[in-house]
Amino acid sequence: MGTGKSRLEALLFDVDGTLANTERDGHRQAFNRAFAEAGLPWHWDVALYGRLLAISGGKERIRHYVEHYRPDFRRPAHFDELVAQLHAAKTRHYTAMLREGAVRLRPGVERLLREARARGLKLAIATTTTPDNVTALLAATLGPQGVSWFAEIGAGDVVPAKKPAPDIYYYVLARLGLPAEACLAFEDSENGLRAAQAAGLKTVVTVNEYTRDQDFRGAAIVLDQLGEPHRPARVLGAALPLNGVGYVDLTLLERLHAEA
Ligand code: XBP
Ligand code: MG
Repeated sequence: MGTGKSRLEALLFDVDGTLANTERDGHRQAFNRAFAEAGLPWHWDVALYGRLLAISGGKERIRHYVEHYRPDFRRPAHFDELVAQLHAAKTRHYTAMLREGAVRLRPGVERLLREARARGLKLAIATTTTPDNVTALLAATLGPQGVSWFAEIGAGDVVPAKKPAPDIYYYVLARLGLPAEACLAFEDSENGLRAAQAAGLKTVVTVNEYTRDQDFRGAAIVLDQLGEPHRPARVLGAALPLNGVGYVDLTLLERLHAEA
């Protein structure tokens, strides 16, 4: 721990791509099911979805798609309502998929959450996704008590501007009553890193298939995953060794937090 610097008191987690790889086989499929159910000939394949992920938020993503990829689509008078209905259907499909066990937590996530809890750190969520998606994911992966592990869950439209805007991080920090200096953020994407950085948070990045080529300058560390004892994590873009154990633990996080 550094001198003259606040103690590490809380870990703030992004959800999609960070806690779990939810996008390709989760959100994307749920959007497609909602489109098909509404009789729309729209289909987001894996590559297209990768491009659409630049837009945070499901409703915002649908609007962006119509604007840029469906110039032929004749918008109904109440287009916002159509978007809201499609998105509600998408949330219904997505949460059903989670309840069926379609998504697992990424390696090391549950281990690190448990270690942080045992050491008395606070846990929080700062995400762009819909609140129901977060509670469904936590319940499906950590069990019915999973939601209660988190002191604060900041999600979705609770702030007007989504990532890369820092608003959701400011919101969660204010609710926790903690300064950014007492926390670390965990993200998987450039948009997420920009949001956390703009809120003054040091950030640990674990990349995934959609984000591995993005720009993560300014991150405290960039890894392929948090890692497990039997599944070591790899540090990306730097020749740094991880630590003695080969996975992200509280000792490593406290070191990163204390670094200038
Ligand atoms: C990820 C997102 C979300 C999800 C879809 O945010 O951008 O929009 O893809 O969720 P994060 P909704 O990584 O910050 O969790 O459809 O509920 O918006
Ligand atoms: Mg993310």
